[in-house]
Amino acid sequence: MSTDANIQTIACKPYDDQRPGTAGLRKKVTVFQQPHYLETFLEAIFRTVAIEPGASLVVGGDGRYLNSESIQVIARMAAAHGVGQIITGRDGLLSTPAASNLIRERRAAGGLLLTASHNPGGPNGDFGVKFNTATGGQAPESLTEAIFTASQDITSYRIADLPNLELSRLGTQECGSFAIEVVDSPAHYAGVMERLFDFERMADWLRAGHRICFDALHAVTGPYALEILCRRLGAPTDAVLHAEPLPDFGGFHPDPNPVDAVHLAELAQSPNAPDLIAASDGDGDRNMILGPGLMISPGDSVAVMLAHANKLPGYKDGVPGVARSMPTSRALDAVAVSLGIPCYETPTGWRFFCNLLEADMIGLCGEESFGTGSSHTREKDGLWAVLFWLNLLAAENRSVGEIVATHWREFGRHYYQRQDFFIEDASRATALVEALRESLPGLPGQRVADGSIETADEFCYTDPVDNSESRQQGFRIGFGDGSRVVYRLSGTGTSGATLRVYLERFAADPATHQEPVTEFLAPIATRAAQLAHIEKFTGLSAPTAII
Ligand code: G16
Repeated sequence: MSTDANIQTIACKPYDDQRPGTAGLRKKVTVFQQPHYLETFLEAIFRTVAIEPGASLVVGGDGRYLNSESIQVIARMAAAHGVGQIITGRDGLLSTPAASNLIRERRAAGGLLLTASHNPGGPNGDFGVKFNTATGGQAPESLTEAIFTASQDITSYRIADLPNLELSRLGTQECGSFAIEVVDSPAHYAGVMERLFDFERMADWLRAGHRICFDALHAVTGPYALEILCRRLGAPTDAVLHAEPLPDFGGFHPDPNPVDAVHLAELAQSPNAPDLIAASDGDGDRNMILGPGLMISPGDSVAVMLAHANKLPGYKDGVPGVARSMPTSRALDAVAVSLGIPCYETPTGWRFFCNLLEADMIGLCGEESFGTGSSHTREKDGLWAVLFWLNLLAAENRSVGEIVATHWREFGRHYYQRQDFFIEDASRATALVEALRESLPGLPGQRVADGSIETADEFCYTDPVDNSESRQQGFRIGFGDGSRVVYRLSGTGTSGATLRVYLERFAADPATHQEPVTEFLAPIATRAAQLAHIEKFTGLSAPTAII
């Protein structure tokens, strides 16, 4: 089908705003609806990534508004650029970790993932496109920059004339030399999970009367959760809430955190709380874990996972090392020290873990932004994290609260909170960052509120695998009492700017392990606000959200 006869070259104009952020190009749906906007970005990808003629591409998304029509466009452009086959899920649905798995297993040349992750969907929400390489991991910075540069010069794109592909029919449809294969992604993904976790033990635990509640928030994980939790593990179907993927996520903001999923935080506090409560985000790569009476902060979650990993079949030999993003709490470091394995500190962005995973330097990694993953794939993985906890509860036969309290007794507690300041006028955020950068050299030795500053730097990362350098990755301020403040601007928003302020305070004494988090961190929050003159620069006297 992809002969020159049925390939058209369409004239277009370049857009100047197609620089991918922390994880792909994310924009309002209305931006993507501008004439040829999607096609221009895709053309930039096809020109930058030299895909071998006849190769396969994995293509799919989280089901948000524009998902299906974008897949049709991608198929036509892929055919015009010599791609032999695209592989997708039923109805064009693929969770991000499932897509990453498919790329690796099918030895595809890469993948195009249609998602704006945890951002809201629907016609007034966000859409996004992300290119993953043949490793299954997100494109490195050098590649996303090259794609952006290419996008600046696109004045035409190539597209083939193909009939509309039927995304609801499993199997292969051929159109001349081009083909599309629709796979049963939940069944395939469940197979991967069965190799990592003890399904029998988890099913026994559920049969013994323990309860799980998983909320798919009308996003992509619904079919995966039904396949694994209900069909394979025997949980009742009402254990999975909001299981049907919808283009607007049923109005949910599909971000599993205590603010956007407050109903789950409330469920955890109710007298009849299930033993494990969990949720994932729009594209299925984030996770939130709660138990009766408590939510586990993501930094604690990955630390607990590491401490118990060798009790689970897929991790019985331990892991060679671990990593966390720089702003993530240092709870993971404490466990790594006790195990005598390295803990790498990387910039925010899952892609920075990928080289370490690929080189077998780490086997487990996590981020404060509700992302956790392991060497089984090259993206963070929401349902995997839920199954990890489920398997751990079944193996230990203790509650979430007991496991965490024991962990804190052994390693101390890293109290942690993130404050987000949404700033409509992005130039005010830039001014704050510039002032902070300028003040850094003079900060060590100074006092701010009740704290004395010991260290102050701007995080610069040198990748130990390829020696690439990533500068300006956030400000780290260390205090004499061991507490820490980190500042950085979010790279995933689609309007204005969001200043993220990360607060961390260590408590060794078990007598201080049950304090309310906000109160315990209040002195650190005061230091953070004063040091960066947040109100002066942003006009905000309080955070827009506390996560
Ligand atoms: C993406 C990245 C994560 C990052 C998160 C938040 O997650 O993959 O590594 O931690 O964004 O980034 P920011 O603080 O810049 O908004 P996702 O789930 O949105 O793909």
